Amino acid sequence: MMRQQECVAMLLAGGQGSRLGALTKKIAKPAVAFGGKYRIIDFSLSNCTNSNINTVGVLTQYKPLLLNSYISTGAAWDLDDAYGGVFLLPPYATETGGQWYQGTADAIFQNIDFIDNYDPQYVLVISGDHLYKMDYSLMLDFHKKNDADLTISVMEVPWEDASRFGILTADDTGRISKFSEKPKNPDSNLASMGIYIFSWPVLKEALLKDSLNSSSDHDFGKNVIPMLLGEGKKLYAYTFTGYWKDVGTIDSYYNTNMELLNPDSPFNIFEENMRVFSNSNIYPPHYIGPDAVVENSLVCNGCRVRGEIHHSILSFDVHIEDGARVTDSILLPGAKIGKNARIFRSIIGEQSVIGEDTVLGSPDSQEITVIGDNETIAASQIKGGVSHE
Ligand code: ADQ
Ligand code: ADP
Repeated sequence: MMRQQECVAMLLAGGQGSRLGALTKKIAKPAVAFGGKYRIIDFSLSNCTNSNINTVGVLTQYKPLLLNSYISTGAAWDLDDAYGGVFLLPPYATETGGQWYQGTADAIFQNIDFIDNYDPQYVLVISGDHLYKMDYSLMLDFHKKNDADLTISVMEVPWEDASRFGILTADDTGRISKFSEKPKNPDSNLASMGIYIFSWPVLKEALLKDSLNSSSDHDFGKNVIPMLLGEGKKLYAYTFTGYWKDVGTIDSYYNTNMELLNPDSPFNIFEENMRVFSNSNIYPPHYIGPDAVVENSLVCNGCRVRGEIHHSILSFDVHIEDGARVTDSILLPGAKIGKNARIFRSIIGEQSVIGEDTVLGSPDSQEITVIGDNETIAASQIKGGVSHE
C-alpha cells in the first residue's frame, strides 16, 4: 500500500567510481566497505532515517549485485516502513526498448512514475557515495521558508579544488544568481554538494523538457540546474557547515577512513545522536591472541589478531597471523594476512590473501599500496612503496 509522502528521496548509486581503481572493479562505489563496519551508502541511508524520510528510491546501474543484496529490505536502516521503504530502481526495459540511465537527471526521469506513486510535494536527490551526517529536514525547512523551486546544499571548498565541483554565487538571502558545473577558472569557491531538494512539480516539468533536448547530457549539474536558473526559477543555496566528503579517489578514501582514528575529528561514528546504521553480518566476537599488539585501531567482529596492528582499521573477519605487523592500513572484510608479513600504508581488498613474509608498502614511503578484492599475493613478495632497507 502506498501513502502520500511529503518528501521522497532519490539516491543516485549508479556511477562507476573509476577513480577508486581496484576497489570498484567488482562493486559499485556506494557498496565499498568503509570504517570497518560500514559500506559507503550507509551514511546517506542513515541520514534519511535520521531525517524522518522513509521512502527512498536507490538508482543503481554499475555492478549493482552486492549493493542489491546489501540493501535488501532496508530493515537495517529502519527503512522498511509498511507505507514507504527502500526501493532498488535499476534501469528497466520499456515498450520502446528501455535503456541505461544516461546522466543523473535521466535516472530520475526514468522513474517519474515511481515518484508520482507517492504524490510528494518535494523530492530530495542525494548521492550514495558521500560521507557526511546531515539532517535533511532542516534543509527542507529552509526550502519551504524561501518558497524555493530548488535548494542546493553548499559549502566552501579550498580554491584549488573548486574546479571539481558545481560552483555557484548566491546573495545574502541565499538566492543563487550563477551556477557553473566544474568551471575551469572558478570565480567562487562556494561548491554544490550534489544534494538537491526540488519542488516536485518544478522538477517533473524540467525533466520532461530536458528529455526532449537531444543535445543534453541529461545531467543535473550540466543541464537541469542551468536551465532552471535561465528560466528565472527560485534557486537557493543552503549552507552546510558539518563534515562532508565525496570519497572520489584512493587518497580521499584512505584519509577519510583514517580520520576515524583521530579522536578530535569532526567526523564521529561514536556519537549517539545521528547514528550510522549498517547491515552488518553476524560474526563471532573478535579474538585477540596472547602475543597480539593492538593499538589505536578499529577491530570488527569475526577478526582474529595474533600479530600486531598499529593505527589501522580491520573490517569483519580479518585474520592477522603470528608475527605479522600491520601499520597505517585498512583491511576490508575477509582479508587474511599471513605469518610475519609486513603491511604499511596499504588498503587490502575484500577476501584478499597476503602470503607469509610478504612486504606491502614501506614505512619510508607516503605511497598507498592498494590490493583489489579477491586477490592472492604469494609468500615472500615485496610490493608497493619504496623500500630503503
Ligand atoms: P559528480 O559527483 O562528478 O558531481 P556525477 O558523476 O554525475 O557527478 O555523480 C553524481 C552521483 O550520481 C554519484 O553518486 C554517482 O555515483 C551517481 N550517478 C552518476 N551517474 C548515474 C546514473 N546514470 N545513474 C545513477 N546514478 C548515477 C556532482 C554535481 C556537482 C557537485 C558534485 C558534488 O554534478 O555539481 O559539485 O556532485 O560531489
Ligand atoms: P568517477 O568520477 O570516479 O569515475 P563517479 O561515481 O562520480 O566516479 O561517476 C563516474 C561516472 O560514471 C559518471 O560520470 C557516471 O555518469 C558514469 N556512469 C554511470 N553509470 C555508469 C555505468 N553503468 N557504466 C559506466 N559508467 C557509468
